[in-house]
Amino acid sequence: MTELSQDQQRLLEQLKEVGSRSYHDQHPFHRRMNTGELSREAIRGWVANRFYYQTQIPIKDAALISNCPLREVRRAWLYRITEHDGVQGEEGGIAAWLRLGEACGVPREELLDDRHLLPGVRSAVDAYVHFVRTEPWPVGIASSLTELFAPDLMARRLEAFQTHYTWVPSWGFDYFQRRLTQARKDSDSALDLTLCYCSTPELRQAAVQALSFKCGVLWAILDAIDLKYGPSPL
Ligand code: AHQ
Repeated sequence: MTELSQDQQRLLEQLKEVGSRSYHDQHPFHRRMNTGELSREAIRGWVANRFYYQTQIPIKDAALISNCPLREVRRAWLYRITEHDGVQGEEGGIAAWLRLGEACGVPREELLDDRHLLPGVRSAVDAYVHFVRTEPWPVGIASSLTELFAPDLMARRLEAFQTHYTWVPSWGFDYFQRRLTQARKDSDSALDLTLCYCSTPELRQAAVQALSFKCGVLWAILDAIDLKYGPSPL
C-alpha cells in the first residue's frame, strides 16, 4: 500500500477500532466453538445457517458490481463471485461449504432447501445484501472489511475442529483452509479500495458506519443460532 494521507491513516485506525471492539470472534457462540463446548447439534445448526450467508455473498458482490461505474474496480471485485460460485473445474466456496455440511452429518439437500434456516439469520443476511444493493458502492466495499479480522478467527476455528470436533472428518475443512489465505487477500484488496475511494469526510464516516453495521450483521447471525442451539435453547 502506498504512503497513506492523514485522512486515510485516521480512517484505517477507525476501521480497526470498530472491528477490534465488535467483530464476531468475540461472540459467546464462537468462544464456545473455539473451546470445544458445542454439541453436534449446535455445530450442525451453525453449518446449516451459515450456508445461507455463504450463498448470498456472491449475490451481494454482484449487486455491488452493478452499482459501480468504474471498470477497474469491477475487475478487481469480480473474482469474489467465482470464488464462491466456482467455475468449470474449480468448485468454489459454496460447494466446499456443502462438503463441510456432509462431513458434519447435514445432507446437501438439507442445506440447499433452507429447512434449518432461522428467521433471525435470514433477516440479518438479507439486511446485508439490501445494504450493499442500496448504498454507494465504496460503502458496500467497506462493509466487507470485517474480513480484516477473519484470518485469526479462521485459524482458531480450524484448530478447534481438529482438536475438539474430531467426529468431523478433515475432508470437510476445505472451506476453512481456503479462507485462511483468501480472507487476507480479500481484505487487502477491499482496504485499498476503501482508502482510495472513500475520499470525502462523508464517505469516510459512511465506511466506518458500514463496518459497524456489518459487525452487527455477523453478531445477529450468531445471536439467532445461539438462541436455538446454545446452552439455554428456547
Ligand atoms: O466465508 C466468508 C466469506 O466468504 C466472506 C466474504 C466477506 C464479505 O464479502 O462480507 N465476509 C466473509 C466472511 C466469511 N466467513 C466468516 C466466518 O466467520 O467464517 C467471516 C466473514 C467476514 O469476516 O465478513
